[in-house]
Amino acid sequence: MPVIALVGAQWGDEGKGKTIDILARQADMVIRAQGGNNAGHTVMADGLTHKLHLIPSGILYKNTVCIIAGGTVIDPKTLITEIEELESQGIDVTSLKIDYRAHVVFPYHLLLDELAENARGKGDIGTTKRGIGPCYMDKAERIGIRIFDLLNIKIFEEKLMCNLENKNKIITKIYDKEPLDFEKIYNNYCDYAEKLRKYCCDTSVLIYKAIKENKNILFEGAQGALLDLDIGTYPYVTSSHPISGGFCVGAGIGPTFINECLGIAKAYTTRVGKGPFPTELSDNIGELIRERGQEFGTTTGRARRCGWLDLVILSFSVRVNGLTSIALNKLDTLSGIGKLKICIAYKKNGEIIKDFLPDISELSLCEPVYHEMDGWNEDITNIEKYDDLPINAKKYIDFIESNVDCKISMIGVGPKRKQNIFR
Ligand code: 2SA
Ligand code: GDP
Ligand code: MG
Repeated sequence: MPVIALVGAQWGDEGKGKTIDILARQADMVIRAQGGNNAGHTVMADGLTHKLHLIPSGILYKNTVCIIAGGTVIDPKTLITEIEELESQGIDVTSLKIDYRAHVVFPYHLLLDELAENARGKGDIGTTKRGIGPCYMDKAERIGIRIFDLLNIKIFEEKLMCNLENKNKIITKIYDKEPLDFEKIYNNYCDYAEKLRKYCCDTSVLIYKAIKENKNILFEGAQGALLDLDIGTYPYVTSSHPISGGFCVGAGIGPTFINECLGIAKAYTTRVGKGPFPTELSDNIGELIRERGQEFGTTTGRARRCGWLDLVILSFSVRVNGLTSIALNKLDTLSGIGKLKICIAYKKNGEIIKDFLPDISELSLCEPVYHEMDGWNEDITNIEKYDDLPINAKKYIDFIESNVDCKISMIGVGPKRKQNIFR
């Protein structure tokens, strides 16, 4: 296994945590480089279900180094809780490394995320309210507080004082809310710094060294390509870069070091939060998929919107991520649904569109063009070989492959490690 970048190919929640966990058995290093604890990655192993938000999904393997790289935003309180929870389950987290450059999420980021969302009313984005956008705003404005700063008491005190003064002006004058207390935040964050200090280093150096030593490295994507700040369904996106290119900036390594790019997709489509979704099903089939696929947010518990598989989106993902193969998860959720539809193009004012549109107002005028296929009724959750899948399930997979110009190398037939077919 060389250096593999694993990305969400749709709107997130494609089962990245599960696939990373499967591949991490052979990995020396697993790296998160985008987003923060807005992500929710589920790993089911050894009879336990882990919902990871910041810690890479390779943590269950003792010898795998797990890195939270510089492109992430870290809420130290959540990270410490996550570390303690894993430790209480007997999982060794000493291999965890946190980059000095990562930005720190503060209570004013969470509050401002919530206040801004409320102020948008019906035009809200549907964020996870974890302070992610406001923290990346500070980063872009070049006033953010990084892990570096948190570890240096003098610098931290000065920066927090200055930032909090400005944020409190916004909180009190614009939103008419109570200001946040400096002492409380300062003391809590000094405690967090001491708890996290031992994990912190320059992870870009570690990653480069591992690459040079031909180690097996996995980049663990967060969210999905359509939520990318630049290339996604703006403004209904997250504030980082979940596409494969985001790993280079986020981890501080060059693009030539990444050998393969595995896109994780679901056999249908889901989205959590607001924004356009051409194949969304607002009928009982959408409801059935949500119930059977247990499509509820791993971080917030919100019901995910569900719809048919969209190959315009998947082709877009192949292009913008440079996918070399696809892992198709949750094929089992489609068993017994009856006829299945796959979106092969959009139709806008009589025009057929095959390339995903950059403008969401145009996208909202698009009607999906569907290819209908016969489904299958068999329970496929115990199938281990591709050849043993029902013929119509194989046809479904062949149809996807031949339309998106990318091979499907893994097929998920259930949430557990073993419920995966390699091709
Ligand atoms: P934010 O909080 O600023 O990143 O939200 C902006 C948009 O990004 C979406 N987003 C997500 N979409 C899917 N899954 C995510 N993680 C959680 C999960 C979501 C949850 O694993 O289920 O629990 O609700 C995630 N994180 C961010 C978000 O819905 C907004 O559309
Ligand atoms: P991630 O954010 O991409 O890691 O995905 P989430 O963990 O947020 O959501 C995916 C959900 O699907 C989790 O509950 C997984 O346990 C589950 N899952 C993953 N792969 C499969 C699969 O092939 N079949 C089924 N039924 N569930 C799966
Ligand atoms: Mg998720």
